[in-house]
Amino acid sequence: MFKTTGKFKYRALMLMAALGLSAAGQSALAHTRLKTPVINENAAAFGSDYNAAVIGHGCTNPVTGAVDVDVIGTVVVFPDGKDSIITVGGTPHTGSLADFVTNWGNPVTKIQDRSIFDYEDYIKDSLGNKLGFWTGGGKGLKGGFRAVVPFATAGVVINEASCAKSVTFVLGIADICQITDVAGINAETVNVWAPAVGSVYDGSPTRHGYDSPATLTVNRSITPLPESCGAGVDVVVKPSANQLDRDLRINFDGKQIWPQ
Ligand SMILES: [Cu+2]
Repeated sequence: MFKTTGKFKYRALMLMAALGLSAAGQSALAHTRLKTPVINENAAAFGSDYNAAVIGHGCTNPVTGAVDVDVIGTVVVFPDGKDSIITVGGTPHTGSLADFVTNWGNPVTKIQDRSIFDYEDYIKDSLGNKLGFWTGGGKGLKGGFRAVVPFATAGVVINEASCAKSVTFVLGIADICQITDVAGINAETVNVWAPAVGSVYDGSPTRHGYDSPATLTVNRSITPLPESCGAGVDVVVKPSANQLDRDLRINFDGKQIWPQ
C-alpha cells in the first residue's frame, strides 16, 4: 500500500518536473488558475479543500509586450448555482444544479491573508451566501512574481441519484492592474479569466486569456454511480452573464471601486 503510494507520488513528481521543464519557455503564459484544480467530493473534513487562486502573471506592458505589470487587486467568483449555465457531457441541462449537487450555495471561505494585498472582503448574494471574494490594495503583486491567494471551499456533495462522475465549477477571476470602467478593460489594465458567456467581461477573442477560466473539478468519491448510469457523465457549471455582470466587481466601504 505505502509502496504503491510512494511510487505513484514519485511518478507524479517526475511528471510534474518534466512538464515544468518543457513549459519553461512559456512560463509568461501561466494564466491565473486554482492551486488545486481537482478535488474529491465532500473533502472538507479532510482538509483537502484548502486551496488558492494563483496569479500567474501581471498585465501586458504596452511597450515590451511582457505580462509583467503590477497587479493591484483580484476578484474571484464562483457560479451561484441559481441561474448558472449547466452542461452534461457537453449538452445543455435545463434542470437545476440540485440534480447533481445537493449542497451548493455557500461555496467559499476566504483565508485571511495580507501578504500581498491589504484589504479583502466577500462577494455575497442577497441571502449572505459567500460566492467569492476580492482582495486588493497595499503593495500588491510586483511584476515578474506570482501570488498565492488562499481560500477554502465547502465540501461538495454530489447527488447520489445522479449519474455525475464529476462536477466542474467554472470561475470568474479578474486580476486588476489599473482601475477603469468596463470600456477601459483590456490586457493592459486587467487580466480577465472568465468563461465567455456574454457578460461585459468577455472582451475580444484575441485578448490574452479570452474564454480561458480557472476551474474547480469535484470528482465523485463518496457514493457509487447507480448501475443504470454506465460510465457516468461529466457536469460543467458556469456562472451566467447576469451573475458575472453583478458579482465580478469590488465594493469597498459601500462603494463600487472596480469597475468604475
Ligand atoms: Cu497568461
